[in-house]
Amino acid sequence: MRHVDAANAVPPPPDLHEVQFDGLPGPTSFHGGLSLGNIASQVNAGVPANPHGAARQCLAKMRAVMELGVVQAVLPPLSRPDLSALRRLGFTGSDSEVIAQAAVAEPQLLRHACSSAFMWTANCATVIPSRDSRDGRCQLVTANLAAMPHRALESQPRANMLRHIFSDSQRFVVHDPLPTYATLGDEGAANHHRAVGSSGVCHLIVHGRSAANTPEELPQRFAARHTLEASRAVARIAGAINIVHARQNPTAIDAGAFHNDVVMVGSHDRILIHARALVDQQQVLEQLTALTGPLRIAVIDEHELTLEQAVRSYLFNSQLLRTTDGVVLVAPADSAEGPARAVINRLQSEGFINRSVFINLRESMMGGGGPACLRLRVPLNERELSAISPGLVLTPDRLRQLEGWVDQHYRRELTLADLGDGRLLDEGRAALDELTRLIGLGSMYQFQGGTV
Ligand code: SUG
Repeated sequence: MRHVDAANAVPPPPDLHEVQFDGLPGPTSFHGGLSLGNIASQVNAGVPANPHGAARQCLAKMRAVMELGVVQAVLPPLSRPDLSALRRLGFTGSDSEVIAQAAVAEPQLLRHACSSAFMWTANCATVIPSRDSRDGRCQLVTANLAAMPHRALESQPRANMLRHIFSDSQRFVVHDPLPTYATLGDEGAANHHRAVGSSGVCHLIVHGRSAANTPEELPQRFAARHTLEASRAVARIAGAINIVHARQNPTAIDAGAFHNDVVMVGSHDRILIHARALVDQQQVLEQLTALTGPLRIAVIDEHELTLEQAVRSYLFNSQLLRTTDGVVLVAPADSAEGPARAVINRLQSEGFINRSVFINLRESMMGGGGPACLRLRVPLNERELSAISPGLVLTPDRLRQLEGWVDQHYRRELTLADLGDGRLLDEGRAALDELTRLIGLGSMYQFQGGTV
């Protein structure tokens, strides 16, 4: 492990609440093998899923984070199956006829329309806090997720959901996704990092490819999802200050790091990064510190943790949380042993973190999503925080209600064959209808007369 710069830098005082907006899998959470380049998704294709377990594991993580004193909020599931997508694809008749026809004629498209991948909210938008945006409002640029069809379906309903939640136009601007072109692939906050040092703030946006790359410069095994052209557009749209663009190391993408948050995590003045995460990594890190002042950066070398071990353990997909008791690493249970654990122990003994908490996220991990994938960070000041619906912010009581809600509405097993079962639509709608009441969101979903 190498530390770059300022091992003893003093962390700046907390400025904004870094609210953790976690996603929840919906009642149709399954393992579809839908994401090429995401090794866990591929390996677990067709394995029976446990939607109830998936949702409970996500709630358990939210509880652990809330108990650390961090503001924890929830982003509700999208409605699935996506009937309007199936109707756009030419299926007609009653809702159950549409599903039944799709199950026979286009089972893969039905999987896309049933996917619960929206749970990984680190992909839903790029967030530029009000204090770093030129117009002084918090900017949320919804990601188009153009690289994967099951994820691209999320983007417009997600923009509508974000508008419903961040509805105070004095304080928030929610931008529509970029056009859904492969050359404008945008994967949201999974490829965005906000660094805060003693003399400034900057935003690192990481892409996997650009139109200027030669074929030899691109990953050879898997396709890169996010483009430089998209990153530039997002930075322009959000009017963000101090942008640094960097390219993911193609070797990392070929090893299964389909998003940069599989090999890097940071919070404020701290960055934990694999040595093979970025192209020209040393220069990029120097550029960041030139804009922010000294940062505390832990670079993990290949001999300490190979890229393959990083992808298997998802160590870098931990959450790095600033709490009143110091910096806490919320890590996947998969990194509680072996070389990943040795790295964590070292980080702790060197004071990079104060302690670690391990969370079992088995169902999410089977789709390639660790703790950091499951949350969108939205830095908010007090006024902004009080402008969002209070029901979204978790309290012990609300968490207990959500646990009871999951126990009541989610199946314990779901196979690919079950997706043709028309009852899933009614079960999902009944669940979401109750959820909107429980967290006071009003009629948000289309089946309730809303826009999502
Ligand atoms: O886009 N998995 C998601 C995982 C997203 C992880 N997010 C971050 N790294 N921030 C994806 O590949 C799998 C779905 C399936 O196979 O059924 C999936 O979509």
